[in-house]
Amino acid sequence: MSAYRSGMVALAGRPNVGKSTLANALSGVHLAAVSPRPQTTRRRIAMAVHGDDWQAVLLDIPGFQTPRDGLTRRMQATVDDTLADCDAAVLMLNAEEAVGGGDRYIAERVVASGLPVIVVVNKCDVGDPGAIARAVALAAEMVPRFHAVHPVSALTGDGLEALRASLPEVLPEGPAYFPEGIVTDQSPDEVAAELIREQALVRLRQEVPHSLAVQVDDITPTRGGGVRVEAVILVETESQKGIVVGKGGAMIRDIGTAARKALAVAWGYETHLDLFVKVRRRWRDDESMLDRLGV
Ligand SMILES: Nc1nc2c(ncn2[C@@H]2O[C@H](COP(=O)(O)OP(=O)(O)OP(=O)(O)O)[C@@H](O)[C@H]2O)c(=O)[nH]1
Ligand SMILES: [Mg+2]
Repeated sequence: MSAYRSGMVALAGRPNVGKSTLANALSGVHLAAVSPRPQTTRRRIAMAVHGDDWQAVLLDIPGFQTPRDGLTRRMQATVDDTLADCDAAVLMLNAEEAVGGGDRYIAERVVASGLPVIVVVNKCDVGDPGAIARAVALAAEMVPRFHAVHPVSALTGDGLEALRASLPEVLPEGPAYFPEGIVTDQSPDEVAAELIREQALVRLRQEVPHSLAVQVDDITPTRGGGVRVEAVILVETESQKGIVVGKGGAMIRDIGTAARKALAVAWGYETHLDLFVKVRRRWRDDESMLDRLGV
């Protein structure tokens, strides 16, 4: 009988390559926010992939970036701390875009970490065969000792079975970190904040996504066996507040309805959501606010 294997696996890559989509797909629960806006992920989310005699704890983290305010400084620190303290790394490339300087920089950091590396070329459902082949060849050049390379589509699921099968190969012997049936380290407040923010991001454009945060004030059980979530969407200016509220409150209603549904799916019980919008100027540089938001 072989020993149980387990470990932490960092998902490293440029913003928007599909790290959170992959974490959701492999763990089987949609808990990490996914959106077309870069820098969707702001804090580390652990999501477990349970195998028969192994467990990989995927660490979904922000994309690598140059920090420009208090928020992005903390995000980049999360990336660095995670790489310094995990058992393996997945380097994600995007078949839809040419491999560039950003990818090379991340690859160097991942190689320097000395961790076993699995390279994932994502978005193969939209990348043409030439682009996929080029990404694979460049991966071999950037990470000469990679453990495996997997062309996948985190969106359609193509290639994910083979990727899943190679996860235990890079894990050391160790105990199960999460009991069967438990997938994440996120509290209900954190899950709610993440999924509400996701629904706001997929509907908003330009500077609003970067200026937006969600603070969950209360989650209380309801008589029917469900929960009521009370949350506030924070933005930085009155005009952003107007955009998030929308004409006659249409936008905030849409965000609320979609988030309530996503939370009911994630938790498996009925969810009510009371959602408000408030202006909180310059919260991205307010250290105590960042502490409160858990970034
Ligand atoms: N066509 C296609 N789109 C994908 C795939 N994977 C992710 N996407 C899309 O790419 C966008 C970014 O996905 P995310 O999972 O949020 O990317 P991320 O790497 O976590 O981004 P950050 O958190 O901002 O660093 C979303 O619009 C996804 O739907 C894929 O395999 N194929
Ligand atoms: Mg993400």
